[in-house]
Amino acid sequence: MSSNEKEGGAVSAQNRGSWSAFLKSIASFSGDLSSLTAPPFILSSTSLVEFSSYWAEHPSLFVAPAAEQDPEKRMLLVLKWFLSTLKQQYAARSDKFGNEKKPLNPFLGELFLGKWVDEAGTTELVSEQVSHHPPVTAYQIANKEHGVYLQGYNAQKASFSRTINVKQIGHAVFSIPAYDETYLITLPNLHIEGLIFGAPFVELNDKTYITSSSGYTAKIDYSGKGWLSGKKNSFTATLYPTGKETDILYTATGQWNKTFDICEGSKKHNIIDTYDADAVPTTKLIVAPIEQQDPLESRRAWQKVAEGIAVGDMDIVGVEKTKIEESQRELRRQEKTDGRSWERRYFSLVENDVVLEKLAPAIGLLPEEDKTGGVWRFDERKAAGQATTTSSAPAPTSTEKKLELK
Ligand code: HC3
Repeated sequence: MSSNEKEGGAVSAQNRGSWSAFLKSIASFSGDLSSLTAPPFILSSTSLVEFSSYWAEHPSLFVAPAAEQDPEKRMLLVLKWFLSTLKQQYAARSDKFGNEKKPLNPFLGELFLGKWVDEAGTTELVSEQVSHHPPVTAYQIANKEHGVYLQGYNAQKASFSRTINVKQIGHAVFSIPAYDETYLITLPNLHIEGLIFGAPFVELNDKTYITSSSGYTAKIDYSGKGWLSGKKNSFTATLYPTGKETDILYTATGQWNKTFDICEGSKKHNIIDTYDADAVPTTKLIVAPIEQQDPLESRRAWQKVAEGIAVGDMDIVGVEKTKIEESQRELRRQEKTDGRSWERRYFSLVENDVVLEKLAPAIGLLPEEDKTGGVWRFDERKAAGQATTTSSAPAPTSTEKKLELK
């Protein structure tokens, strides 16, 4: 990308042709985002499997609910943490220049493992690509010292009308076992703005919910900068006892990537807290050095592709991507011959999930299992046999060795 593009200006003269061809091609696009062919200058060297880390870049906010004794206030802290994750999830990559790029499409079994170490102690991340067709990423984030866990999985479906519209399928589950408490979290739909100017960025649509086993629900309504009015990344969230939407206990309103106020009741002047996204530093995720990573770990597997992208050498990118695709095809052929399927390392499919059974009806969540291959949950039994820290990856199996791309 040229410095002009980095600054979010118009696409450089050199890339203008490929950008307008891309804009024409997306007009008829719908379905799987991985099949979207973007021009080389807008390719990111980060795989989508890494995006799970955006849930916990503020570990102190993530664990804060565990220290609160009152269930109503605990719910409010869960809402505050959730709102704080939105900047990392949807804006941080393009906040300054509007250059949201196309992430790498993870292969089946791709892993992203890491940990945050800070005043909240150690918070561990396990992210795994549990399906390739359709692409589905599952994750667990755990802070054992504070007893706080998040797990979830997500897929995306895209369609085009005026711009790229992305529907998120999946959900997250936040839990604090000490209180026997579970929170079911839905994911926002989004669309891409700024395409016409060659400066893409994400805007969130519609609404999402958090509903807790302790009897509270938060509804978050997203709005953006419209044609005539509104500010980018705006939202209003209300927190109420489940089933009593008009009995508002708290309201949060503002811009999730900048500042927002949390108020008592429905009146926006009873401010009890103000969150300033710029004033709360993120903690850097620690990822093992590439040479110590498992061959299935994302940065190791994509290393050569990433190097090609970094120097703008699309021949290297093409050759290295093809090697990964070919070795994946070979693995699938082998599995078919042997009559077995790929064993996910940390996650398993579950039937009759208790969290969904109990909490999904309150917020009208339909799991759409046909679009994610089922309901994916972190499998303690599998994980017990694995090292989830970043320095001691288990020895690769013979199948995985095939993936080791030299
Ligand atoms: C739509 C998206 C890929 C999916 C990304 C998701 C939904 C993934 C799960 C995370 O938890 C949240 C998240 C954040 C951003 C989403 C990406 C934004 C752009 C990307 C498209 C595939 C890229 C489109 C290419 C281009 C050039 C138009 O930006």
